[in-house]
Amino acid sequence: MRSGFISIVGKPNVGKSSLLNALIGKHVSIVSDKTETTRTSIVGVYNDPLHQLIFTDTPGFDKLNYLLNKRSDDIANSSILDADIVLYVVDRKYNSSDIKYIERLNKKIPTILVVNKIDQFLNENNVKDILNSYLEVYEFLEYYLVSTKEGIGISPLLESLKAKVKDTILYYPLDQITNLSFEGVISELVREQIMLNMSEEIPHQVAVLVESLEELDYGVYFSRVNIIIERKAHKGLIIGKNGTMIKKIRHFAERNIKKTLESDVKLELFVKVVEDWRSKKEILDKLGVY
Ligand SMILES: Nc1nc2c(ncn2[C@@H]2O[C@H](COP(=O)(O)OP(=O)(O)O)[C@@H](O)[C@H]2O)c(=O)[nH]1
Ligand SMILES: [Mg+2]
Repeated sequence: MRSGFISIVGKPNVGKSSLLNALIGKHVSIVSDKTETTRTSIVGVYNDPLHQLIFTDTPGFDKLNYLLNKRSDDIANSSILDADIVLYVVDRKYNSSDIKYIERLNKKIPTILVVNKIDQFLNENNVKDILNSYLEVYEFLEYYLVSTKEGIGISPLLESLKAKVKDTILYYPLDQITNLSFEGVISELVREQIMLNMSEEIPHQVAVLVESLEELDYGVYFSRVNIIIERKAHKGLIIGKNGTMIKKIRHFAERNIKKTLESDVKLELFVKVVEDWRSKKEILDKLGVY
């Protein structure tokens, strides 16, 4: 048995959360086209009879204007230091906005370059350009070309990681695939649907907190969930005309929760207004953003 910790880092929106989900084969970390989706460190665990790989998906933040973002940025910095291996994910050619991310990489920790979204690149030259632009600026141990969307290049990367981890401890019980609690998975997957269905401004102002979780029957749960927003005006948008939007959010969240948790969770969603929650310690603590 060999195990180890692997940190997934990179700029916002390059596909870090998608990569985590693809590597472990389960949807635990939220994916969206909006930046700053991932707020805290999400752990996803890969197990096979001989290996345990513990991946951390880190938040990526450009603006540190809220206590929420400041705390998330600290999490991203410290997770590089804790790792045995770092995956640096990119989705386009190197440019000056990469500098501050590359500066945070640690030469003492083996770091692998992962070029994601290769399904989008038109030809091979394009991929080579991207690759070379990074290999010129940092000494990566290896590189991989992947598409998390098409599932390309994921298994060679996985095999390489398995060959590199050295610990002999089973850190997570085999049935635990994430550090998120049952409630944590529920709230993240509800938040993901809000991210996907709302325009840019609203999602960043939303927090999702599970108020109650009850097991009704074996593998069947009922959960009351609060969607916390900052402005009254947004309430109508989240609920939608005749409640159509909130129904859609509930439907798809329930479907994804079932896939990840292998349980039926019936959701009841409430929308509540709490002004300026992103600066309120109590709410951030409840959300697990320390
Ligand atoms: N075309 C394409 N899009 C991808 C791929 N991987 C991720 N994306 C998209 O890129 C966006 C950001 O992904 P996400 O995993 O949330 O990025 P993160 O902010 O780095 O965690 C989402 O809209 C994903 O659907 C890929 O391999 N190909
Ligand atoms: Mg993410």
